[in-house]
Amino acid sequence: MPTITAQPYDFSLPQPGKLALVVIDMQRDFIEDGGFGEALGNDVRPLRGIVPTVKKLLDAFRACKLPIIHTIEGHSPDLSDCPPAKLIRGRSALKIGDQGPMGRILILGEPGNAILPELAPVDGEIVLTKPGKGAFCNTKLESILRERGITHLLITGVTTEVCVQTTMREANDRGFECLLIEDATESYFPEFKKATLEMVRAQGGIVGWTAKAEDVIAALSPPMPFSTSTISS
Ligand code: TIU
Repeated sequence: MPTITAQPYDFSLPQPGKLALVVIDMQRDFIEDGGFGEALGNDVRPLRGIVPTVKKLLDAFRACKLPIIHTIEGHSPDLSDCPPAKLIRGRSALKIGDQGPMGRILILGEPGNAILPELAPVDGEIVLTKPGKGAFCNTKLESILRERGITHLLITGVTTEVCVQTTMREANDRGFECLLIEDATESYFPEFKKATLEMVRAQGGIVGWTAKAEDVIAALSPPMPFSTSTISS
């Protein structure tokens, strides 16, 4: 069975249809100036660094015709799906639903809530909107995965210790095998990213695995044209 070189040990790949790439919240609201991330007081620039790596993973999955799931954190314009506890948290000048430079902050359909154009979903990919940090909270993600027979998730996106880690923990508790791609996730806090990578793979992979994007892509690549089986025939 093919494996991905990973920590704390190699990750065994399932049959191709059982594996999905999950791209969490690669939205302008978190990565560009004037969105929710900046409204919370963060320097959003470090998050841009993973965009080329996430794009390479999307290209590899698309080339292999493997399932891709994009998530978007956002709320309906009337905020009926936003708990008061989330709305008031942060005490920032701009809060969820307020008018910002990229439209209303963290509201579905606003320019700032969109996925970055270079990572935009293409036809056939699943796009899931979610009101919480975890992608399983008040969404159909679990039934979507079960209906398709998906058992293994390769997880990317932002931010590592908030929406990414929450989703990975939710998925792990539901029995999905999860691998977090180290250089395809980012945090506003480098020390939180480092700690998250360490904590998910500690204790024999208590939450799952971590691996580098190049090792994921190498494991997905189709066999070389002159593999030994070809030469011997
Ligand atoms: N604030 C922060 O780090 N993250 C979020 O609010 N959402 C996601 O992580 N997507």
